[in-house]
Amino acid sequence: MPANLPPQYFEVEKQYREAKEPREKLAYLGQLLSIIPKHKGTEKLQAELKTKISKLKTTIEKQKKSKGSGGTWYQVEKQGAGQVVLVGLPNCGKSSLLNVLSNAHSEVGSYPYTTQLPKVGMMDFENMKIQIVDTPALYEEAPAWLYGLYRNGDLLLIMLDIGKDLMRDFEGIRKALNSKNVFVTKHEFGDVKKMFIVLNKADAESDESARRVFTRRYQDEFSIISVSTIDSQGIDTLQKEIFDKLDIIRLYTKKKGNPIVKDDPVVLPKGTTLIDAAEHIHKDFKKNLKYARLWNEKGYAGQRVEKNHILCDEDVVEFHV
Ligand SMILES: Nc1nc2c(ncn2[C@@H]2O[C@H](COP(=O)(O)OP(=O)(O)OP(=O)(O)O)[C@@H](O)[C@H]2O)c(=O)[nH]1
Ligand SMILES: [Mg+2]
Repeated sequence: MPANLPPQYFEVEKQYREAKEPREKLAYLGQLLSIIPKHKGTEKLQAELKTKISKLKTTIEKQKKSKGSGGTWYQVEKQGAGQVVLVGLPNCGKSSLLNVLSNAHSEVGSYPYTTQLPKVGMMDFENMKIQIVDTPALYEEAPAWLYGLYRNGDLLLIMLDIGKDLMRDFEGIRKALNSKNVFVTKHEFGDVKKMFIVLNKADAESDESARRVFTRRYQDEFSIISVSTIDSQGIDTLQKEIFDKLDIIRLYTKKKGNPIVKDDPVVLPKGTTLIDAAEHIHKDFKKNLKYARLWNEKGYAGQRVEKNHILCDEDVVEFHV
């Protein structure tokens, strides 16, 4: 059976061949595997890719052990309800934003390239903790691991300095991301990263009409939020947008006879069904689930729900196993 590979496969394969860093190669291999149509004709190719992936992982492990070889690769392990990665050119205010959103103290400087390594903080949002990752500035020869951070993030905040040429900076960032296979709009070459645009330094003097032109040009495609890390305008809206864009829901479980307590949610992807939630909470729940009762603001007051019922944010479930 012919493989019938889509054109983007060859595009990504080319980038894979050109990539030098094992971890970058690994990212491309993962992408190739997700692009391949899954049928009999591609089974051999899928197996080959999986072998390559496993060999590369071994190489990376070895590199980690033998200090110094292969360059340094920085990555940030995910924590909390989602990982938000700040993306931007030098001096746009990434570190300042991390500091405003979280308890982190990332160095802020009036000169470019202040931040050299990723820095992490946890943002409290309602009863959740969301991870925010401050990154070094994006520039032409940025290291491959910086794109690794972007690729790994659940949500990218593309930050622009309101006093700069917004369109030029945004398109420059988009081009740089595309060149490393990180796409923020629907594209034939792979998955689309969730993102929104943050216009920072709203407190400072700026060209109002240029800002309006930018907003008009992009607002149908992307959410655009103006903020200031100095006077905190827009920060509440930004936090809410982070939660919305992460596409997550909070689920509370209660035990029979106990009152509803909404303090420690289980965070799940939007669209999760009752049975998937049961499995997430405990493997045995899925197997043994007899029925479940649901409470929420939308009219459920303890009614039984089907296993394929799609859960909503702030649902309260009582599992009966
Ligand atoms: N007026 C104004 N200045 C800001 C704001 N946010 C950051 N700045 C200033 O912009 C400069 C750069 O801020 P940083 O937070 O270091 O920017 P960065 O994007 O992390 O910079 P790099 O790490 O060099 O990429 C500093 O002088 C900040 O005080 C803001 O909302 N308004
Ligand atoms: Mg910085």
